[in-house]
Amino acid sequence: MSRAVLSIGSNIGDRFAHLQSVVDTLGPRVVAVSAVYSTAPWGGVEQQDFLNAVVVAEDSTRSAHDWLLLGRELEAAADRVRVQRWGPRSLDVDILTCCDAAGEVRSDDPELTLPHPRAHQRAFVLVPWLDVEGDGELTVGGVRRRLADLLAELDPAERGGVRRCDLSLSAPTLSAPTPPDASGRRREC
Ligand code: PH2
Ligand code: MG
Ligand code: MG
Repeated sequence: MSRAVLSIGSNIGDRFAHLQSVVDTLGPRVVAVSAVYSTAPWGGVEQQDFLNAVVVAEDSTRSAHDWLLLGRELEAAADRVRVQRWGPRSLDVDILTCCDAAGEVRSDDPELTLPHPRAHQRAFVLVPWLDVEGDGELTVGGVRRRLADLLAELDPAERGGVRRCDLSLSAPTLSAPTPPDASGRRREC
């Protein structure tokens, strides 16, 4: 059994559809989905705002490396091309943490560093992560830190660039989200 916390993001094409494709493919493995956020680009590259969310998934057989492969398959299915570091992308699936029967997986593999080495610097990760694990923790520099404290330490401008949208990802295993407005239509933000 392993449990992975995934950060998903998109700023090219139908951004919401790209995020929903992750939840659809994970299907019954999804145990929690955050709200969807419109987020200012992080990393210094001038580009469109992203949509970001966090998904928690469980699988009885999948290892941390298997989650990486699944993320890459999902990115490929969204026609992801790798052009520029921290640049625009149709879909990015990053593994933030993974726990298996032995506990939290630690990995120094440059292809899959766990826990994610930059998650604590990113409001677009911490804000949705707190939606699904309000008392969650992350190991930073070998020290267990509360997600809420890590978020509070970020520049307020960074936190201000993360705005909740009237969009809800739907997962078959979770109760139906509240419609975004009286008409039930979904509205881009
Ligand atoms: N992903 C990046 C680079 N910058 N900024 C935001 N707001 N959201 C992202 O998902 C993101 C980013 C490359 O992985
Ligand atoms: Mg990323
Ligand atoms: Mg990535």
